[in-house]
Amino acid sequence: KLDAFIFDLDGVITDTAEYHFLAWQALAGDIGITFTREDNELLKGISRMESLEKILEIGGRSGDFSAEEKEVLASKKNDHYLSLITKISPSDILPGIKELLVAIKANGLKLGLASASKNAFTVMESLGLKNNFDVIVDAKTVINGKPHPEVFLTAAKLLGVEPESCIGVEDAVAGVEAIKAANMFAVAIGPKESFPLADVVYSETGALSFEKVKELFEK
Ligand code: B16
Ligand code: MG
Repeated sequence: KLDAFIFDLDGVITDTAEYHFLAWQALAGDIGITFTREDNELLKGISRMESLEKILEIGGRSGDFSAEEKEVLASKKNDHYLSLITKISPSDILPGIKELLVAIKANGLKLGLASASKNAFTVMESLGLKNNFDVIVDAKTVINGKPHPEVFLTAAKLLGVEPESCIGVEDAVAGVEAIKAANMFAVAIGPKESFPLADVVYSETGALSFEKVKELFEK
Protein backbone atom coordinates (compact mmCIF):
# COMPACT_ATOMS: atom_id res chain seq x y z
CA LYS A 1 0.00 0.00 0.00
CA LEU A 2 1.26 3.43 -0.93
CA ASP A 3 1.95 5.66 2.10
CA ALA A 4 4.38 8.36 1.01
CA PHE A 5 6.24 10.18 -1.72
CA ILE A 6 9.85 11.21 -1.10
CA PHE A 7 11.27 13.82 -3.47
CA ASP A 8 14.75 14.86 -4.41
CA LEU A 9 15.13 18.65 -4.57
CA ASP A 10 17.66 19.81 -7.15
CA GLY A 11 16.46 18.88 -10.63
CA VAL A 12 13.07 17.56 -9.52
CA ILE A 13 11.34 20.34 -7.60
CA THR A 14 13.42 23.17 -9.04
CA ASP A 15 16.30 23.49 -11.47
CA THR A 16 19.12 24.49 -9.13
CA ALA A 17 21.31 22.09 -11.12
CA GLU A 18 21.91 25.00 -13.51
CA TYR A 19 23.16 27.26 -10.69
CA HIS A 20 25.37 24.48 -9.32
CA PHE A 21 26.81 24.17 -12.83
CA LEU A 22 27.51 27.88 -13.23
CA ALA A 23 29.21 28.08 -9.83
CA TRP A 24 31.34 24.98 -10.40
CA GLN A 25 32.29 26.11 -13.89
CA ALA A 26 33.52 29.47 -12.55
CA LEU A 27 35.54 27.76 -9.81
CA ALA A 28 37.03 25.26 -12.26
CA GLY A 29 37.99 28.16 -14.53
CA ASP A 30 39.82 29.83 -11.61
CA ILE A 31 42.09 26.80 -11.27
CA GLY A 32 42.56 26.27 -15.00
CA ILE A 33 40.10 23.42 -15.49
CA THR A 34 37.61 23.30 -18.36
CA PHE A 35 34.31 22.05 -17.00
CA THR A 36 31.42 21.33 -19.38
CA ARG A 37 27.68 20.82 -19.03
CA GLU A 38 28.28 17.19 -19.88
CA ASP A 39 30.79 16.87 -17.01
CA ASN A 40 28.16 18.44 -14.75
CA GLU A 41 25.87 15.40 -15.21
CA LEU A 42 28.37 13.42 -13.10
CA LEU A 43 27.82 15.77 -10.16
CA LYS A 44 24.06 15.51 -9.91
CA GLY A 45 22.99 14.15 -6.55
CA ILE A 46 26.49 13.87 -5.12
CA SER A 47 27.89 15.95 -2.26
CA ARG A 48 29.80 19.22 -2.52
CA MET A 49 33.18 17.69 -1.62
CA GLU A 50 32.73 14.70 -3.91
CA SER A 51 31.79 17.13 -6.68
CA LEU A 52 35.03 19.04 -6.15
CA GLU A 53 37.03 15.79 -6.22
CA LYS A 54 35.43 14.85 -9.56
CA ILE A 55 36.26 18.25 -11.05
CA LEU A 56 39.90 17.99 -9.91
CA GLU A 57 40.00 14.50 -11.45
CA ILE A 58 38.61 15.82 -14.75
CA GLY A 59 41.34 18.48 -14.77
CA GLY A 60 44.07 16.02 -13.78
CA ARG A 61 44.74 18.00 -10.58
CA SER A 62 43.62 15.47 -7.95
CA GLY A 63 46.85 15.58 -5.95
CA ASP A 64 47.46 19.34 -6.20
CA PHE A 65 45.48 20.65 -3.20
CA SER A 66 45.60 20.05 0.54
CA ALA A 67 42.44 19.25 2.49
CA GLU A 68 42.41 22.85 3.74
CA GLU A 69 42.73 24.28 0.24
CA LYS A 70 39.88 22.05 -0.90
CA GLU A 71 37.68 23.42 1.90
CA VAL A 72 38.46 26.93 0.66
CA LEU A 73 37.62 26.00 -2.95
CA ALA A 74 34.34 24.30 -1.92
CA SER A 75 33.23 27.23 0.20
CA LYS A 76 34.11 29.66 -2.60
CA LYS A 77 31.85 27.67 -4.91
CA ASN A 78 29.12 27.64 -2.29
CA ASP A 79 29.28 31.42 -1.75
CA HIS A 80 28.88 31.91 -5.48
CA TYR A 81 26.03 29.36 -5.58
CA LEU A 82 24.27 31.12 -2.67
CA SER A 83 24.52 34.45 -4.51
CA LEU A 84 22.94 32.85 -7.59
CA ILE A 85 20.02 31.30 -5.70
CA THR A 86 18.95 34.49 -3.90
CA LYS A 87 16.65 35.10 -6.87
CA ILE A 88 14.74 31.82 -6.46
CA SER A 89 10.99 32.27 -5.97
CA PRO A 90 7.83 30.12 -6.20
CA SER A 91 7.84 30.76 -9.97
CA ASP A 92 10.94 28.51 -10.15
CA ILE A 93 9.01 25.37 -9.13
CA LEU A 94 9.27 22.99 -12.09
CA PRO A 95 6.13 22.29 -14.21
CA GLY A 96 3.54 19.96 -12.67
CA ILE A 97 5.26 19.69 -9.28
CA LYS A 98 2.97 21.95 -7.26
CA GLU A 99 -0.10 20.12 -8.61
CA LEU A 100 1.50 16.78 -7.79
CA LEU A 101 2.31 17.84 -4.21
CA VAL A 102 -1.26 19.05 -3.72
CA ALA A 103 -2.67 15.75 -5.09
CA ILE A 104 -0.42 13.72 -2.79
CA LYS A 105 -1.63 15.57 0.30
CA ALA A 106 -5.26 15.55 -0.89
CA ASN A 107 -5.02 11.75 -1.04
CA GLY A 108 -3.88 11.59 2.57
CA LEU A 109 -0.32 10.50 1.80
CA LYS A 110 2.86 11.65 3.52
CA LEU A 111 5.41 13.88 1.81
CA GLY A 112 9.17 13.87 2.39
CA LEU A 113 12.23 15.56 0.92
CA ALA A 114 15.57 13.74 0.57
CA SER A 115 18.28 16.08 -0.67
CA ALA A 116 22.05 15.78 -0.90
CA SER A 117 22.28 19.56 -0.56
CA LYS A 118 23.24 21.44 2.59
CA ASN A 119 21.23 24.34 1.20
CA ALA A 120 17.94 22.44 0.93
CA PHE A 121 16.11 24.41 3.65
CA THR A 122 17.08 27.76 2.10
CA VAL A 123 15.89 26.65 -1.35
CA MET A 124 12.64 25.16 -0.02
CA GLU A 125 11.93 28.37 1.85
CA SER A 126 12.52 30.51 -1.24
CA LEU A 127 10.19 28.25 -3.23
CA GLY A 128 7.51 28.65 -0.55
CA LEU A 129 7.25 24.87 -0.18
CA LYS A 130 8.66 24.27 3.29
CA ASN A 131 5.24 23.82 4.88
CA ASN A 132 4.00 21.42 2.20
CA PHE A 133 6.40 18.74 3.43
CA ASP A 134 6.03 16.54 6.52
CA VAL A 135 9.79 16.05 6.71
CA ILE A 136 12.89 17.53 5.09
CA VAL A 137 16.09 15.47 5.24
CA ASP A 138 19.21 17.13 3.87
CA ALA A 139 22.97 16.59 3.74
CA LYS A 140 23.34 18.11 7.21
CA THR A 141 21.17 15.36 8.71
CA VAL A 142 22.81 12.25 7.22
CA ILE A 143 26.32 10.78 7.14
CA ASN A 144 26.29 8.89 3.84
CA GLY A 145 25.55 10.63 0.55
CA LYS A 146 23.66 9.17 -2.43
CA PRO A 147 23.92 6.46 -3.86
CA HIS A 148 23.82 5.28 -0.22
CA PRO A 149 20.14 4.87 0.76
CA GLU A 150 20.50 6.68 4.12
CA VAL A 151 18.82 9.94 3.11
CA PHE A 152 15.73 8.13 1.74
CA LEU A 153 15.60 5.64 4.64
CA THR A 154 15.85 8.49 7.16
CA ALA A 155 12.97 10.31 5.49
CA ALA A 156 10.80 7.15 5.59
CA LYS A 157 11.67 6.54 9.23
CA LEU A 158 10.81 10.11 10.25
CA LEU A 159 7.54 9.84 8.31
CA GLY A 160 6.79 6.60 10.18
CA VAL A 161 6.32 4.53 7.01
CA GLU A 162 7.96 1.40 5.57
CA PRO A 163 10.37 1.94 2.64
CA GLU A 164 8.33 -0.54 0.55
CA SER A 165 5.37 1.85 0.86
CA CYS A 166 7.28 4.80 -0.58
CA ILE A 167 7.77 6.25 -4.04
CA GLY A 168 11.06 8.12 -4.53
CA VAL A 169 11.44 10.74 -7.27
CA GLU A 170 14.92 11.59 -8.61
CA ASP A 171 16.76 13.18 -11.54
CA ALA A 172 20.22 11.77 -10.74
CA VAL A 173 21.64 8.33 -11.43
CA ALA A 174 23.15 8.24 -7.92
CA GLY A 175 19.74 9.23 -6.55
CA VAL A 176 17.85 6.44 -8.32
CA GLU A 177 20.47 4.00 -7.03
CA ALA A 178 19.81 5.32 -3.52
CA ILE A 179 16.03 4.86 -3.90
CA LYS A 180 16.41 1.28 -5.13
CA ALA A 181 18.95 0.47 -2.39
CA ALA A 182 16.33 1.74 0.08
CA ASN A 183 13.84 -0.74 -1.39
CA MET A 184 11.49 1.94 -2.70
CA PHE A 185 9.69 2.39 -6.02
CA ALA A 186 11.82 4.70 -8.19
CA VAL A 187 10.50 7.40 -10.50
CA ALA A 188 13.26 9.00 -12.59
CA ILE A 189 13.13 12.31 -14.46
CA GLY A 190 15.37 12.51 -17.53
CA PRO A 191 16.44 10.48 -20.57
CA LYS A 192 15.15 6.88 -20.41
CA GLU A 193 18.52 5.35 -21.34
CA SER A 194 20.18 6.93 -18.29
CA PHE A 195 18.01 5.09 -15.76
CA PRO A 196 18.01 1.31 -16.23
CA LEU A 197 17.30 0.86 -12.49
CA ALA A 198 14.22 3.07 -12.35
CA ASP A 199 10.70 1.57 -12.18
CA VAL A 200 9.41 4.33 -14.45
CA VAL A 201 11.10 7.20 -16.30
CA TYR A 202 9.55 10.49 -17.42
CA SER A 203 11.41 12.90 -19.68
CA GLU A 204 10.26 15.92 -17.68
CA THR A 205 8.42 16.78 -14.47
CA GLY A 206 5.38 18.03 -16.41
CA ALA A 207 4.69 14.45 -17.55
CA LEU A 208 4.23 13.18 -13.97
CA SER A 209 0.68 12.50 -12.86
CA PHE A 210 -0.32 11.36 -9.38
CA GLU A 211 -2.90 8.85 -10.67
CA LYS A 212 -0.54 7.31 -13.24
CA VAL A 213 2.35 6.89 -10.83
CA LYS A 214 0.10 5.46 -8.11
CA GLU A 215 -1.34 2.96 -10.60
CA LEU A 216 2.16 1.82 -11.66
CA PHE A 217 3.18 1.44 -8.00
CA GLU A 218 0.13 -0.72 -7.27
CA LYS A 219 0.64 -3.00 -10.28
P1 B16 B 1 25.25 21.71 -1.75
P2 B16 B 1 19.77 17.01 -4.59
C1 B16 B 1 22.35 17.83 -4.69
O1 B16 B 1 21.01 18.05 -4.38
C2 B16 B 1 22.69 18.27 -6.10
O2 B16 B 1 22.02 17.47 -7.05
C3 B16 B 1 24.17 18.12 -6.32
O3 B16 B 1 24.51 18.55 -7.61
C4 B16 B 1 24.92 18.97 -5.28
O4 B16 B 1 26.32 18.84 -5.42
C5 B16 B 1 24.50 18.49 -3.90
O5 B16 B 1 23.10 18.62 -3.77
C6 B16 B 1 25.19 19.27 -2.79
O6 B16 B 1 24.71 20.57 -2.74
O7 B16 B 1 26.59 22.15 -2.23
O8 B16 B 1 24.17 22.75 -1.84
O9 B16 B 1 25.33 21.09 -0.37
O10 B16 B 1 19.64 16.79 -6.07
O11 B16 B 1 20.10 15.75 -3.83
O12 B16 B 1 18.60 17.76 -4.00
MG1 MG C 1 18.66 15.99 -7.97
